[in-house]
Amino acid sequence: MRLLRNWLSRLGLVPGIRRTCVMIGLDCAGKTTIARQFGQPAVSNTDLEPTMPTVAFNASTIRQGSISLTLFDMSGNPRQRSLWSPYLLNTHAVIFVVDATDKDRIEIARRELHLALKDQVAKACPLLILCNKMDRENEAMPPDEVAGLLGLEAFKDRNWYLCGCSAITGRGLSEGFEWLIGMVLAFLPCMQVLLLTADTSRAT
Ligand SMILES: Nc1nc2c(ncn2[C@@H]2O[C@H](COP(=O)(O)OP(=O)(O)O)[C@@H](O)[C@H]2O)c(=O)[nH]1
Ligand SMILES: [Mg+2]
Repeated sequence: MRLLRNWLSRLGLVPGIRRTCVMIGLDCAGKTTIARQFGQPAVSNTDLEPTMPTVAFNASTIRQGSISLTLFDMSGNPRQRSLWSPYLLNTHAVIFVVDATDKDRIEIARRELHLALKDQVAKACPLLILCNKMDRENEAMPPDEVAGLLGLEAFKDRNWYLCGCSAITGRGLSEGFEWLIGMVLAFLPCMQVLLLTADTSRAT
């Protein structure tokens, strides 16, 4: 398998797999906190540095085996939400973060989610919905209630997955991350998946 990979690499047929993921959601939903934790082992971290309001976006790269995922953590500020659409047109995956305790703005979250995805050309692009702040047990709405309030049943032709999480404790993030990476892999050509699998099994 290594010989085959080297041979294909020399022909320029197996570049490192680079994919992009755009993370959107209302301001204060927890996107930047999630970006810091995403792709890490699920460990409780209650000593996270406080976040600053995001201006435009932050970009970071997460590596998983031979996949390099560039994560765009977009600002959720109402005046900067118009920046989402050009990024959504050129991405391989979308994450929508919703604050499960923010009952007052869940309707705005629903509107922004549907508006953002309306224009998206890549209908096959996987959508991960992270129902965040589940550590605030007494205030957080359960994920299935959030799913209903966000109107996710309308996304019949879309590949979506919702999971509850807490960016503060890290709980639930690895479940969402694994689904996302699985979806990114599912959209790779078969030969690349074979080569990646061989790489990963050698690394472990
Ligand atoms: N309790 C709790 N607070 C959170 C969680 N995620 C983010 N926060 C807090 O919510 C506030 C906004 O977080 P931030 O990541 O900046 O939100 P963003 O505007 O969506 O990027 C900060 O005070 C975070 O500490 C969570 O899972 N649980
Ligand atoms: Mg932010």
